[in-house]
Amino acid sequence: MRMQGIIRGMVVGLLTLGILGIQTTVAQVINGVLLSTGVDASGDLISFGTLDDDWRVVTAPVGASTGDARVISPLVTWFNPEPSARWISTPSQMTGQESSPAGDYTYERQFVIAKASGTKFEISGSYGSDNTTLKVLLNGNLLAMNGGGFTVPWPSSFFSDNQDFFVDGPNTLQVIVNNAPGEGLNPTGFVMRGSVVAVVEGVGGSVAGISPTKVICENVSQRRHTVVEVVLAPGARSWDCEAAGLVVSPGDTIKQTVTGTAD
Ligand SMILES: [Ca+2]
Repeated sequence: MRMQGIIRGMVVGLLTLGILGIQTTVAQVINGVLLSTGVDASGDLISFGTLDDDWRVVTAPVGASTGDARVISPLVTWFNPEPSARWISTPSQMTGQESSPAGDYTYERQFVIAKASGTKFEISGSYGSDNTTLKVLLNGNLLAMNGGGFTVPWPSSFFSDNQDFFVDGPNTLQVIVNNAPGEGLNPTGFVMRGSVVAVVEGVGGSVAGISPTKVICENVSQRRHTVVEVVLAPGARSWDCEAAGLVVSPGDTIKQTVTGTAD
């Protein structure tokens, strides 16, 4: 992995200079996709009783509707997710004060990403449901299971940075919610606050205890041996080999040789 390349670079740096304090480059978040329910693309809350067309109910028990999810005012016993999100339900259940059939409901959110070399995606979120959440799936890959509930705020959460779970182009996040059988008023609903972010991991480093003047970045993997020389401005202590033109793929071994004067 890329991190191994960075660590190898650190070791070389230590051997070359006999100094301490070389650190890896900080990862940078470049953009994101908001996944929260009941909000628009800007994160503003959608009015109760209207549709959240980013989220759809794609399967539902007999007697319940499918289609764009309805943003609903919560039942008094449901936790308040604002300002992050609002509860959603089927298009035909207009509020949390209305019943829906018992059974499983599948909520779906699609989003588009562009996979690229050096970019890592992360998905994370918290959620609640009436009643339980059986599964949270990204392109069919399990992110979480057997969570949900509505009394305690944000009772469950998920996170993944498994790049195999993400696909280039349209991605599908699915959440399966079970509405338990109940006497009298028996609404169902789902709420999530979450996002997908793209993290760019540069190959580079920084040093303490030395004023670097020059760094030789080498990709020493056999299939691709490239060298880039980075000349640092006076006072600079960090560098980015990739920004300087070094071509890197995940798994490559990177050697960084730092020249400078000790402080
Ligand atoms: Ca219920």
